[in-house]
Amino acid sequence: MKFTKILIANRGEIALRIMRTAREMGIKTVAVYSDADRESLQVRYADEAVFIGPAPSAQSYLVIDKIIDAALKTGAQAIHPGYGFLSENASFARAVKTAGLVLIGPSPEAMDLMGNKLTAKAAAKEYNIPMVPGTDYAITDIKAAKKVAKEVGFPILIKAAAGGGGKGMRIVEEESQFEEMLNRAVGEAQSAFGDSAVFIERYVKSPRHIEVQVLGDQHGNIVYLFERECSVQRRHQKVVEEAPSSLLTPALRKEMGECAVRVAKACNYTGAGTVEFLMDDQLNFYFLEMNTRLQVEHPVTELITGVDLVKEQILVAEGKPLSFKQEDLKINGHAMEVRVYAEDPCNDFLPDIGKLVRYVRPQGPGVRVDDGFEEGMVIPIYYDPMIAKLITWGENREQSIQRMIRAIDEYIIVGCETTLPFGKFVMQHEAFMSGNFDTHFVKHFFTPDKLTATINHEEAEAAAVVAYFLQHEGNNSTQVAVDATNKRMGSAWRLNR
Ligand code: MV4
Repeated sequence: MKFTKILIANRGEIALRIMRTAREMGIKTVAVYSDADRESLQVRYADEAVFIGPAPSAQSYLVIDKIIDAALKTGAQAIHPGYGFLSENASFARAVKTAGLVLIGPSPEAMDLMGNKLTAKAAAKEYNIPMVPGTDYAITDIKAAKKVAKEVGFPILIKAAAGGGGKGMRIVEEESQFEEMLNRAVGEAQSAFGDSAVFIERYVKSPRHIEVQVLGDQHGNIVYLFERECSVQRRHQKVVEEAPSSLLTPALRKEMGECAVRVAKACNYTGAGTVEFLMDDQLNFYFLEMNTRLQVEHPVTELITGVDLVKEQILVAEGKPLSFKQEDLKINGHAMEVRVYAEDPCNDFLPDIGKLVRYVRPQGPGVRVDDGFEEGMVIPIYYDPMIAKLITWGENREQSIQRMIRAIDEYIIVGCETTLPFGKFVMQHEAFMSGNFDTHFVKHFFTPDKLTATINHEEAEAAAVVAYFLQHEGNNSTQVAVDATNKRMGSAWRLNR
């Protein structure tokens, strides 16, 4: 089957990202939009756009029937769900199929299997995948569970089978806390996920988060497109991602890649997926979970492999076999991604939504910006506050970092605080530059004063400009001073230098 029109069931940067590839492939695009996205770029870029309801996503982007109706009404043959929203919803995948449409993504069965950590572990176990010692079944008997906990050793981590992205996890430092923590975790899992099943794992103390990109077709071929490292996170939100990981050797990379392919085989995976691993300080790696969607950070993989992952997703959904083999894939250089959020890094990363009074993207060699905004637009309060993904490519890690710093310095965002200065802090940190960091990086190294120092310095500089002009009185001196100050203060360059 060849698609001539697809619907993109998403918004913002990822909707645009998908449409760009569709257009290159000669495929017409249908956008959907809520009240909050009437003026959005996804609506402007698409060939057609369908209104799907009020701003809250529960009344628009998450309503399965509205999405499917929009596809049927416009004659789209397939739906790309992007990430978030309905992208990992097996009921949605089934409804798409029932409507005679194609989901550009994996089967509902694969989503169900990998959506639950315990069924995912059970499937992976048959394929000889390393896993953190613990239980691969839901705990029902506290006594028996305590015995396992003692065997694997404290501290241990209680996880909810239906949880994900760190939700529903609890560290238990010692045996005496075990029973109380377990009961609490069970209650929380029930109220948060409607599923009380929990299991335990040994707590890996200073892990690195390494994930492998896989791609499968409908003919049983599965390849890995190497790894991304996403160890710089705060509260389970990734802030910096890179590919490849600075930690892996070629041998480890091959071993993890082949492991990821076996996990994908365990659920007959089709399309683009990501297998998450933890790596401990001895370079042991353990399977955590599989994400059955295109990920936010997919561009770093695209930049080091030269593969357009969205194009491959579409081709695979059309039923085409993969056009390349594992041996054809090579890593070329290094890519870095900084997520630019409308959040104030000096104020506990609280959302700082506003109007993009000035918005100028960085350009030049090795710079890619995936965003969904233009100058003058207002960031809606209803959705994720990510403004953009700033991605750089370099011949090596050092060059990708230097380019990232240069691009951050060029980026002008006025109207809200952003995580750009934080991104620069990470890029310039000795631990990050040397590759000697783990998932505790932000907690260990970051305090807001690391940024205010540079900001105050620049404000002082701008004040000095005013003082200079005021001292050199001429006819026009005050206006010149104000203009000069505006030029400096109105520029994000001030914040980032
Ligand atoms: C762990 C762990 C340590 N030991 N499992 C957090 C998100 C979820 N995908 C799994 N997570 C973790 N699981 C064991 N047995 C530490 C984390 C973890 C983490 C993992 C990846 C990236 C950032 C993290 C931050 C805190 C905890």
